[in-house]
This record gives sequence, structure tokens and C-alpha cells, in this order.
Amino acid sequence: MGTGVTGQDPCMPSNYIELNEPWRNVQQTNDGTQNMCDNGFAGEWYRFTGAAGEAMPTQAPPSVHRCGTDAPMWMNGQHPTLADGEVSRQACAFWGSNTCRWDTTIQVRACSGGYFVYKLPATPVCSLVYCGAGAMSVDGGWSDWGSWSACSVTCGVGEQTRDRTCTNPAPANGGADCDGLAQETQACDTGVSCAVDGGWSDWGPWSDCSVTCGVGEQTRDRTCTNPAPAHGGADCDGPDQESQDCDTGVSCPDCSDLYPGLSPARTFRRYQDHCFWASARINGRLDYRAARQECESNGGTLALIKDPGVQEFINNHLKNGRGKRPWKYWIGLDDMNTEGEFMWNDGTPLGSYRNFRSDSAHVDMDCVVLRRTRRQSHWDPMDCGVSLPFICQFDYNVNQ
Ligand SMILES: [Ca+2]
Repeated sequence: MGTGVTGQDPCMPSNYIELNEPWRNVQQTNDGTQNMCDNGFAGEWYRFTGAAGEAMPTQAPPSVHRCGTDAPMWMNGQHPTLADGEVSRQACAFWGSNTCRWDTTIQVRACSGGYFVYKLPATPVCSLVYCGAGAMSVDGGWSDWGSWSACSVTCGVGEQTRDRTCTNPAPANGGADCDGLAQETQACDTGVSCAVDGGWSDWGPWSDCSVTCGVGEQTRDRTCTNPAPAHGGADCDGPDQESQDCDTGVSCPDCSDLYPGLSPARTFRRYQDHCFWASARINGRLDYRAARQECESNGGTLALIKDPGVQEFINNHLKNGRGKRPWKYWIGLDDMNTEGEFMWNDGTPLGSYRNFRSDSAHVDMDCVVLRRTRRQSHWDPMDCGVSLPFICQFDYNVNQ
């Protein structure tokens, strides 16, 4: 059998000649004016590549006048396998109605790179050409889907995608592209509730005026419920209440007009919704029980000092025109019911605001005075029988 150069592998690119002319492909027809001829071949090894195709056709071409010449040549027999090694085949030239009008013997072998090489002699006559045939087309096929991407959001419901590629196999030689989408999308629920920042409701209506005479105050509210903050969202910013002055248009009566039984009227002072009245220091002295009775018979009580505001008001009230001498007035606080347990005259317990000068032990049935020295005012327990001036307290209610 003929071989190439002894000892050289014809499958190696340096040992074969590429045939890649477009006209050489068996699908190329011509009108009979093109007359290529392979009579210059001399038994070299050849490989069909590129536009020429990748192998010789193993069936007669559909017609003559192909492959750039009049009588196209094809290989009469199957291609060998790798294991077959080098084989001989008949190459036929198609002319007229004879698919093998001329013939010659060629050598063929399969190469491990997936192609064939042919040892081709000069054609018997001209114009004959060894034809190439195109590779089979390969339709594309999808790869497996990739994994889903991370969800597009970190709370609530978002989206995720996955991809595939048209590479299994990739389309080749005019084969069809893959059909369908290369990416698909689905919803993904993070299972985490999104934080909701709070929002204010509308303001509610203004409240009634705080007073029934003179100028008072009224308020309106809003709530952080539109929406309420949730899942770590921010609270509403700003106040949930606002206030404004309200003028009743009604002149307020004096305390002395409301409680005409007490004199002198000039010692009445109003603080918030109460009137306070102090008896005269010289002529207005009574013991605790009598002082309490005097206040109550006029519709009030001895003064109930339950917060620092009232304490300061009474202190300032009594200070006016009283000089610098110390003074004492009964207020409505005593422990006559239970020793050591001070109660206000309205029946309420002492509570958290207390202004005793000291916590020293007291005698039975202590009654309490508001006492002012040069430096300060405070409370002192006293013998209830002592006669002292006193301070009454009355509701300031213009509707009574
Ligand atoms: Ca006591």
C-alpha cells in the first residue's frame, strides 16, 4: 500500500495540505464556464477545511458542473474509523449520466482530531476536481439551568433569576439556535417582614377650652398609627399633642365675688382653678379644728398643698406686705386619725410631695402649719390647739 512520507504522521498539520477553496464544495454549482482541475496533485496528503467542507462526499454529487468544474469527484465508499488506519478507496468523477466516468485510487485515514486526510494523486484528465462536502449542521441545545441568584430584596418578596446557555451543543454549520429563553425569573419570599416607619394620623379636633372664663388653653392630639411603626421601623418624629390659647370671651369673676362670706376680700388670690384666702394674722387666729370648720362652712377646705407650684404660690401670696418676720398658717394636713399617718382634709393621703422641715418624731395629733423663716418656707407639725392664722382653699368655678 502506498503511504506518505515514511515515518511521518499525515494527521499532523505540518504533513498535510489544506483544501479550503469555496468553489470546491459540492454544494457549489456553476454554469459550465468554470474549469478548475486537480491534475497538479502528486500524491500529497490533503485535508478539506473551511468553506471547501470537511470531507469528501461519499455519494455522487446531485449533478455535474459542481465543485468549480465539469466533472466533480467523490469517494465511492465509507470513511474509515481511527482503528481502520489507512485504507484505499475509489474516487469517481461524475460526467454525463455516469457517476463514475473516470476513477482513480486514493488513500484515506481518520485522524484523532476528528477529521480525515486524503492522499490524492493527479486527476486522470481535466477538468476534474476532488469535491469537499460541508459538515453536518448541528442544532443548538440548552445547558442545564444554573442555580438561582440571590433574592433581589432582603425583606418582603423579590425576584431571583437563573440562566442557561445554548452550548449543549452550541449550534454549528447553520444549525438552529436554541428555542426559548436563556433566563427565567421567579418570585422569592425572604420570609422577613420589611420595617415600616410610623406615620402620623391627622390631628384630632381641638378639646374644649380649659377654662370657662378668660383665656385658657385647648389641645388636640394625633397618633402614630398611619401607619404604626412595625418590624423595627422608626417611630414618628415630633409631638403627639399641640396646644393653643382659647379665649372664652367671658370675663372671670373675682374669688371674693364667688365666696363673699370671707373677709377681707383683698387676701383672696386665684391660682389655676382654685381660690386661696388667708385669714388676718392678728384678728384671724383660730385653733386647727375651728380654722378647718371656718373654711368648710364657706364651701372650701384648709389649703391642700400637693405640689411645689401651690407651695410657691401661697408663699409668694403671704409674703406680700408681711415684712421679714417669721409667720405660721394652718394648712389642711394632720395625723389626727392615725398617729404618724398624715392625711389631707379632702381625705387623700399625703402623697409624694412633702415639704416638712425634718422627719423628727411628733406628738399625738399633729396638725401642720406652713411656716416661713427669712430663708425658706416649709411645713411644721404643731399642737392642734394653738391659735394661728390659716389659709382656706376653694374651687374656682365660674358656673357655680
Ligand atoms: Ca403625730
